Amino acid sequence: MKKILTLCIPIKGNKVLLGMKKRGFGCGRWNGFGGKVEEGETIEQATIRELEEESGIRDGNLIKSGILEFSFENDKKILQVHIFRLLDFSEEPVETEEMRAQWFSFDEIPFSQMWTDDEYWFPLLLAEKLFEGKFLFDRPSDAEYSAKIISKELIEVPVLR
Ligand code: 8OG
Repeated sequence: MKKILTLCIPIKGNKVLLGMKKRGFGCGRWNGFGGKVEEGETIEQATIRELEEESGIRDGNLIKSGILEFSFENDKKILQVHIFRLLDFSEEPVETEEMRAQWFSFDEIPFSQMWTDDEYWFPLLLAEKLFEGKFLFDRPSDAEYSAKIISKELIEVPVLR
């Protein structure tokens, strides 16, 4: 079974906006803004909706950066995450029930408090590359536990599918 999710990373100059996830999947970790694509929605529509729900930001240009597939041992589910950069937005983030946003310089991204795969693909995203990949973990990360990567594939691609 494949679940389609979105992830949006707002960028201004040499800073990224990340949110501390306050509840649910990935709680206690910094991440971009995103979630599940709902029925009848395109991936872009879901990306914009989730961005607004979690950060309050409603404008800007979405640029597709990558597609990653995550799976966990002993779990048939595959999470296919469509990753975007958000540029040229004018609004300030607001704290929401789900996320507390904070700006980080490109060289101060808090990888030790993020999903363990992020340190591999974030540099590609920041360098404006396109990428695809697959990560297999032992189990999901949460505030205390950092998921172990059992296997990984990550490549730069000329175009995204
Ligand atoms: O709706 P929910 O909050 O459960 O959505 C999960 C969010 O987490 C969604 O934006 C996709 C994102 N996400 C994963 N796995 C990973 C991962 O390994 N790294 C990062 N940075 N984000 C992930 O589902």
